[in-house]
Amino acid sequence: MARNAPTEDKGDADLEVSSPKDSAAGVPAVVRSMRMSLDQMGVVRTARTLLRVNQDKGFDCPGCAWPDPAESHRAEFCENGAKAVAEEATLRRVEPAFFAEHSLSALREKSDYWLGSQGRLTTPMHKPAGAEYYEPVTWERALDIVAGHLRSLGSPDEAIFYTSGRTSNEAAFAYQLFVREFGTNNLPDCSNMCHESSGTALTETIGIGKGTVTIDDLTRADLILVVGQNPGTNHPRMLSTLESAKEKGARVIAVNPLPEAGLMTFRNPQTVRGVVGRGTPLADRHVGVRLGGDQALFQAVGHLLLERGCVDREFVEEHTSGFEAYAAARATLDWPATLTATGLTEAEIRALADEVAAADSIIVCWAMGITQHRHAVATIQEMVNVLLLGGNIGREGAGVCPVRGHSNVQGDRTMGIFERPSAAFLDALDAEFSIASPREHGVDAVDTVRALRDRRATVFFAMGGNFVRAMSDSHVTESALEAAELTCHVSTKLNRSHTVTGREALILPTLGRTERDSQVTGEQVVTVEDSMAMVHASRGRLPPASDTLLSEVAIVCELARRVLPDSSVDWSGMRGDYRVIRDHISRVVPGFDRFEERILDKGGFQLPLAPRQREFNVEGGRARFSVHSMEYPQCPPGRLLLQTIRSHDQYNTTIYGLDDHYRGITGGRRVVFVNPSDLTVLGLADEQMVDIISEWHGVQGGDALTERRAEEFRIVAYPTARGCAAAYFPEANVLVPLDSTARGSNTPTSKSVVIRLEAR
Ligand SMILES: Nc1nc2c(c(=O)[nH]1)N[C@H]1C(S)=C(S)[C@@H](COP(=O)(O)OP(=O)(O)OC[C@H]3O[C@@H](n4cnc5c(=O)[nH]c(N)nc54)[C@H](O)[C@@H]3O)O[C@H]1N2
Ligand SMILES: Nc1nc2c(c(=O)[nH]1)N[C@H]1C(S)=C(S)[C@@H](COP(=O)(O)OP(=O)(O)OC[C@H]3O[C@@H](n4cnc5c(=O)[nH]c(N)nc54)[C@H](O)[C@@H]3O)O[C@H]1N2
Ligand SMILES: [Mo]
Repeated sequence: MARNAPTEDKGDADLEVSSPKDSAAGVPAVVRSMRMSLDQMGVVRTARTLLRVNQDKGFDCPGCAWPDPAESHRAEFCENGAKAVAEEATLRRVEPAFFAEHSLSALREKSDYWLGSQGRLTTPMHKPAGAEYYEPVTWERALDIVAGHLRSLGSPDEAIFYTSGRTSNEAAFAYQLFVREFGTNNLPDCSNMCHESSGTALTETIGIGKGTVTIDDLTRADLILVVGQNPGTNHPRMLSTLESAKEKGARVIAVNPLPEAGLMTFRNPQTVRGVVGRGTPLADRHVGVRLGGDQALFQAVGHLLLERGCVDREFVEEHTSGFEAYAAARATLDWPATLTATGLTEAEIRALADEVAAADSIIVCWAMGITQHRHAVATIQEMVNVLLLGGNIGREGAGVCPVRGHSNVQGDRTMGIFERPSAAFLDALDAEFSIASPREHGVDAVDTVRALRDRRATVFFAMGGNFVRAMSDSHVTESALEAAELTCHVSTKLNRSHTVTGREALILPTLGRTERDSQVTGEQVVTVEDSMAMVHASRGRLPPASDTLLSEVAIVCELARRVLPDSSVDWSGMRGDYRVIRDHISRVVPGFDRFEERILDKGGFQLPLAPRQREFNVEGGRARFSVHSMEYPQCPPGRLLLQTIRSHDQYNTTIYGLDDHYRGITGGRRVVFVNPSDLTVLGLADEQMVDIISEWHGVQGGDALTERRAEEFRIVAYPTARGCAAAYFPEANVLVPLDSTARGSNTPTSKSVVIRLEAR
């Protein structure tokens, strides 16, 4: 089964395990990131880039989508932001000679870490049909090849256009316009594997698929619940915000099967206390819920609040619908089922409800621990129910806060990167450009694999990302991509998606955020939107990694000119001056009027978030209570529930190094974290080598059993919730079945895989 697997599949010789840390950041974080920066960029470049991250005239940090602090728009030190910058601004290069030396099958044996460490891509590369090597090509030839494939398709729906979340608003807008003028809505994106469940759940209940809070709200909240999120590693700057919130009296509760270091104690590298002192304990309470137990947990909290009459009657009556049905459904509580689902004690659940009842303003933050479950949409809607009970939407210091991943994933969606666009968006696009956008919905990430596998689509084009490693069911995804006629990647760095190709393949190297983008009218600025709907400018200052690179906007516009020779869109004008694109955006996308003028505002501007004014774009103008029956992942005896997570040394599929500092892992990634009591029951031991086998019975649960295997993992006894296990993605992605997805959002269930461990 494991055909041509990367070398990392052969086990980690240098793996060492020590006890998990109980605090995050501090001086070691600065040292770690400086080491990587100096190694990749040298002294001068390190100083020049790190001083420009998130500065007024600098570039937006490619690390994550957490906003900058409002008051001063000052740059904060962030270990993982610094690593993301070093990864892009590295001085290492992948030149054509590299591809002459390494055949495709040789590259397929390399680990993600090795591939990413080779440096920046410099030259367009082409793998002709039947060839074993990539060869350099001119941009003209490369774009002609893509255009030739696209123009020869029987239907535009036979092509699929993926986007990762680093693409600027300008590039994303031009890209989706090109794809729709070409004639398809096949615009899957990384969001499909990420916060799609949040978008779906929130649109149905509060009328907008985004968060409703600002940074200011976080520092004004009484209570902040951080549910299914590991900010110490993935959103380090959020820890400073939580620290400020705590200074102003907020209580913070972590709901997580793992006691993540960053949530326990934060040593702020910005402050003297963080550097020399003991740091700030962040979480006042850790609720060690079982994987997938959050829906039951929030149902129980809802029940306890109702029982005590903790309801904001005025808000509920004026601004919501469905309360009676919700109250009826939550009137009783099945305690035994609740305790099984959550793995918590009744006392722990009551204590959480006490905290919620005592708080006047509550914010719930969440990320992948919530969105990547079969019942993710229902879980998020139960959290919304609890917020609605207390009137915690459209009030200072209160609201929903889905914490986004990629730095512009939210902006890309706002710009129309979506396989299911609204009719209103398409109408506006059509009116602006005199085109006729297709109305039929396109494929998302999971359906992309199915469409390629079944040969309903034959061209796969990716604007960034690393689709074959990010997607579930790695072997199935790889075979699907290999069935394509053409795979084409616009990329900054080498990754496995370049090595698992269609019959013909292209790599189109592009500029990153940190780099100067010069077009005929001069240097260009791009814009991005963060997790709190703030839009601001980003200007790269470094000289490009190679003279040959084209910007993403340029690639889209040049491709569009070739594919759509009769287009009435001014592609050359847009390429030459991004203000032309922003001018179009200002008329097509709501909230962007006077766009050009407002990007000059210090810190940018916030897009309208109607729920902040208690206006809900849901039937009747009211926020909706939802009723769901209790659901949680079922795990037969002798099995564990596996979640796939990020280590501290990776950015999604980009592996910066082999350490997971806070969890005490160094020198390797093939580990599986298991609770010591479960090990005893299973007859296994810490440090033992095992294979992980996932067991899947289909969506209905009654289908024939299919198994997937990941070999040679070392067991690490770890304080995770009972019955649960954890391993790193992307290595563990072979275990996640393609058809195992969240209801309503079709997001792979990366946090809920039934496994057994087999001793080797
Ligand atoms: N340095 C760095 N930063 C990143 C990224 C990166 O890879 N590296 N990735 C970016 C992206 S795209 C994203 S989406 C975000 C991801 O940010 P996170 O969502 O923080 O990332 P994960 O590592 O998937 O962590 C999931 C967390 O949820 C918990 N969890 C898992 N299942 C459950 C559950 O059922 N219930 C509860 N309550 N908790 C659960 C896990 O124990 C873990 O703490 O980070 C972004 N920022
Ligand atoms: N099992 C499991 N699977 C998961 C997850 C999980 O938690 N568990 N998380 C999911 C989530 S939340 C996400 S968001 C996806 C991530 O899916 P993707 O966004 O597809 O993956 P990344 O690893 O972020 O993509 C990295 C590549 O992007 C390219 N790149 C970087 N910067 C730029 C740029 O500025 N422009 C261009 N054109 N290319 C650039 C580089 O070539 C790099 O190799 O993975 C998902 N997969
Ligand atoms: Mo993500």
